[in-house]
Amino acid sequence: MDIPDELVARLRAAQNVVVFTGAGVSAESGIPTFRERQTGLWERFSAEELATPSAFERDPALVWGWYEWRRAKVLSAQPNPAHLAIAAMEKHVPHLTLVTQNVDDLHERAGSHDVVHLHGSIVRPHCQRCRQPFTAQGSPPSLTADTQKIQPPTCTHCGGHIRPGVVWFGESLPTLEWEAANAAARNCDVFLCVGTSAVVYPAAGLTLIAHRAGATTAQINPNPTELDGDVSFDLKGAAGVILPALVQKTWAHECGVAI
Ligand code: BJW
Ligand code: ZN
Repeated sequence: MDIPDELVARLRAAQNVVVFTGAGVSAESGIPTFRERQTGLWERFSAEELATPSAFERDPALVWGWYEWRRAKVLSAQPNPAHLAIAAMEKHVPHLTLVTQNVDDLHERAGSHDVVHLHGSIVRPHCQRCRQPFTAQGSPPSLTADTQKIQPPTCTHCGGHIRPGVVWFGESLPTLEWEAANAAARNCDVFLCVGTSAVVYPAAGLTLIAHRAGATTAQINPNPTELDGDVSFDLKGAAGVILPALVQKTWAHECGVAI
C-alpha cells in the first residue's frame, strides 16, 4: 500500500512520537494473537480458565504449564521486520516512547530500549505472595501439549507460588508504566498504533487520548478494529510490510538509513 505523504511529513517533523503495539506486531514472528478467528489464543483456550488470578488460585499447574508452553514459543521466535523498523525509528526520532501490550521480549531483541510493558513480561516471573523476581528459570521443558500441567516453582524467600509476570484480567496495570504511557500519549506529536484490536482497557484508550490531545494518529492493522474512523491515518496491512516502508520513506534521505 502507498504510505501517505502527509503522514511522512508529520513524522519527519515530530519531536515526540509514541509507538503503541499489540499482538499483531509479533504475529509475523509466529507468536499467536489473542482474538483473531481461527488462530487467536482465545479461540482455543478460555481466558477465564487461564488468564485471571482466580484461574491460578484454582489450578496453578494448568496455568503455569500453559505459560511455559507460550514462553517456549517466545524464546524460539525471532524479531520480524516490524520490530526492526520500530527499533530503527529510535535513531531518527528525537524522543520515541515504545509502549507495548505484548509480554514477549521481541522489541528488546530487535534493539529497542526502555520498552514500556503495560501487561508485564512472560520471561520475568515473580512470587505471587512476596513479589520477589524469580531468577532461577532455565529453558522451558520441551512440551508436547499446550495444556500440560506443570507445578509452578516455589519461592525461596517465602515458599509462595511463582506466577507468570503478566497482567491478568481484573488486575491493575503497573503504575509507573501506565503513568509513563499516559503522559507520552498526551504529549506526543505522532502516535502510531500497531497490531492491536484495541478492546482491552485501559491500554486501548491510549490512541484516543493522543488523538483528543491533538496528536496525529495512525493505525497499522490488516483487519478492522475498534479504532476505525477515529484515527488520522488508517493503514490497512501487515506491520512487517508497512512499518519498514514507512521508515524508509520518512528517513531515506538521511545518510546511512538502515532498517
Ligand atoms: C496484525 C497482524 C500483522 C494480525 N500486522 N497487525 C468489562 C468486563 C470485564 C472486564 C472489563 C470490562 N470492561 C473493562 C474491563 C477490564 C478489562 C478489559 O478491558 N476487558 C475487555 C476485554 C472487556 N481490563 C483489565 O482487566 C485490565 N485491568 C484493569 O482494567 O484493571 C482495573 C480493574 C481492576 C479490577 C477489576 C476490573 C478492572 C487488565 C487487562 C490485562 C490484559 N491481559 C492480557 C493477557 C496478558 C497475559 C497473557 O499474555 O496471557 O493481555 S489479555 C490480552 O489482550 C493480552 C493483550 O496484551 C491484550 C490486548 O490484545 P491485542 O494485543 O490487541 O491482541 P488481539 O489478538 O486482540 O489483536 C491483535 C490484532 O493484531 C488484530 O487486530 C489483528 O488484526 C492484528 N494483526 N496480524 C499488524 N501482521
Ligand atoms: Zn515469595
